[in-house]
Amino acid sequence: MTQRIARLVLLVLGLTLGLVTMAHAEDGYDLWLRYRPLPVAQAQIYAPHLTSVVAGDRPMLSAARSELQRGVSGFLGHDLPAATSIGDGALVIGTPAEQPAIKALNLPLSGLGEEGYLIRSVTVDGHKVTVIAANSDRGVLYGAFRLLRQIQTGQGIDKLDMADAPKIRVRLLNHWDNLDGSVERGYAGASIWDWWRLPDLKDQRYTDYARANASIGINGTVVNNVNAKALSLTAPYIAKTAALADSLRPYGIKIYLSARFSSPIELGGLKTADPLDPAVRAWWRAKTDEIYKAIPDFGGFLVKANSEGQPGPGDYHRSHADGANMLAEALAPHGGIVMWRAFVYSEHDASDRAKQAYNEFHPLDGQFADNVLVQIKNGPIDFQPREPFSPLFGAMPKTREMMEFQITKEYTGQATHLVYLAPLFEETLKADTFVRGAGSTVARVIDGSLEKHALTGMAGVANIGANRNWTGSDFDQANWYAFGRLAWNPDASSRDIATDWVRMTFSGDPAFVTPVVDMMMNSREAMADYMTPLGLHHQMATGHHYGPGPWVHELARPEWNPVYYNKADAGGIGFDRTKTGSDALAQYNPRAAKIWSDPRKMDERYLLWFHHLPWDYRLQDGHTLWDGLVMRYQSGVDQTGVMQITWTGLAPYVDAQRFAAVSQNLTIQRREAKWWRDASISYFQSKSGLPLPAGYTAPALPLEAYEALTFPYAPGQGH
Ligand code: GCV
Repeated sequence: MTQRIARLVLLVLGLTLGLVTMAHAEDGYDLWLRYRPLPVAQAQIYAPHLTSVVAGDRPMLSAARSELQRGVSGFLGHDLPAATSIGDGALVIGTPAEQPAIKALNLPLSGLGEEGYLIRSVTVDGHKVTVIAANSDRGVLYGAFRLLRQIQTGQGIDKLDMADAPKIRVRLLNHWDNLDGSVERGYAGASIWDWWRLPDLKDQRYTDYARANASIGINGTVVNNVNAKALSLTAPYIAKTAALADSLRPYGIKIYLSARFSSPIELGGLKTADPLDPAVRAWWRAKTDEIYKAIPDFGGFLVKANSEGQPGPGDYHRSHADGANMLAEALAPHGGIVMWRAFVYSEHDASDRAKQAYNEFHPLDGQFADNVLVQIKNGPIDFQPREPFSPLFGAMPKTREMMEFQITKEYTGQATHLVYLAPLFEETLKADTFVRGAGSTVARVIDGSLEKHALTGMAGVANIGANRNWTGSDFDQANWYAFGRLAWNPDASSRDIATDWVRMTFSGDPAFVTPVVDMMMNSREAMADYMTPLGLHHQMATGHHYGPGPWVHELARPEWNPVYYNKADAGGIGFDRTKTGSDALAQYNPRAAKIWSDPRKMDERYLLWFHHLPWDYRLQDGHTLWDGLVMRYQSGVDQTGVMQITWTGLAPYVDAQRFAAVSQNLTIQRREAKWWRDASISYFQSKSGLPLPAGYTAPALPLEAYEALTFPYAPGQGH
């Protein structure tokens, strides 16, 4: 009887708790660091291993300790007391240098470098404890987040023995945030940096930003737009940046700045910014010294030069290496680095835009100083739904090449489309450059293992803004998360990362996790199909890049026009980048080029990137190119319907607020996918003159109606 009553009470309690949990609206602010109460049975398993924390009090160790305390109080509903002596179930965290108990254990830390960690269940003086050990405080912090992830993803912590270290040294966000608070290509509201109130502002949001980044191993941030203003290098703005650096430092996040190349003229009153001019060099040295005085651990400069109207060394007939090395010289005494972007193309260069960055940078191999990284976008054009890897990867063996991915979805659905980008990142990282034989993947180029470079890096253009949920939509948080995980380990799997993220962000119930992960994994392919199937690219509308514009042909620079890329006419469609066309293929190692050279054998998802083909060309499945194109647009649209159905069925697992927010976005995505299909098919049909394959619905409106659409206030255009 008593047992039955107890069971009943438990049931009622459980139900009430369950209902409370379901009803508890979540606005997404907590990201993947939600630390929600665990069910009683699970809590009972973890609790004996989480009784106290023994930690030093240096800033990063305190950050690690307080994160563990926050986690435990969330999971278990009680405090994790800080202790000085070790008891059963203690978490003992630190480095051998400052934590005697860890020194005594003589753990194998030597292979973990400066940022790796080791987590082990051990016995100390007869007490069963968990040790998080590292060679540096930052490593300890990463280990603390790793232990929390173990609990968040429902895995055991009683017999731990794991060690990990990042494969890439510089793991950065690039904010394209302007000093006026707008964000270029930002879809999550205004900039989180309140330059106006800085340096006095101490915003909890900055601490939470740093926590989120540290939890995924990001160790630096470039806070201002690469289309930079010299103003950010003036004394008042250096003071503001220093205040931000103070907020981020306890979480191991270093500050970097985008530097405007012409600053010596604009701020220093010099007549030139020629990188070989002694006065210019002296100006940069003095400016750099001034920054380091305010920010002793300043990371360095990111530079966009001679690109889309930005000033650069080319203005003085100097090379990119001359420009980069001048800044490198100023930064070297302080241990700082230069990230020099390879995103260059010119309207004065009549060659295929996809070839221009290679043409300009490849001859400079061996000329860049040791503290320069050349930052290369994943593909040769500009963050498209699908691009082959940039031919620069692996082509400059004496140069430190770093990756630039775009986390914000400028061309891939902006904040409203559910598109998980990690499969796109993974596709690039796993691609084989063949430069040193099979297995010379892009990942091995940028992690330095291929050419034995120690200075390595990966940057992601941030999708973060002042919106309460940080990224403008709940699912875009996954792209920030996945970027960090891949920067830590470029060999990680996008599916595994999605699985962790879903468990931490929503629910660990397999009935939820499996369909959501599948939906995320399919989403990029769906988007590529409804926007730019079969390797089409840069078909987005002008300026804001929101929606389709395959007909656009009147823009000042030829390579800004979608028609430049689709080359659709009565004869066919696609960009011939073989020998008979621009021969961009020749920029790749012959073995890599071979993969894309024969349209009949290649992965057709890249087809029209490399080949111009007649409308009646037979695809590998036997359909004509025209029919196959229409079918792929439709299949992308159909996938958005499947996503809606999947999500609708998952309502019981998600709080109402986030469920509704995602549902609304899926409705927008479906409508816009249809718009993409209809507008694109209308335009291409005006060229092919062919009927739609049987059973495929005609576009809802005539072509002119799509061409007439304007969106003056589309977000992300910056100032
Ligand atoms: C920051 C694309 C974007 C620009 C961006 C540029 C770049 O062209 O549309 O907004 O400018 O890339 O990466 O520099």
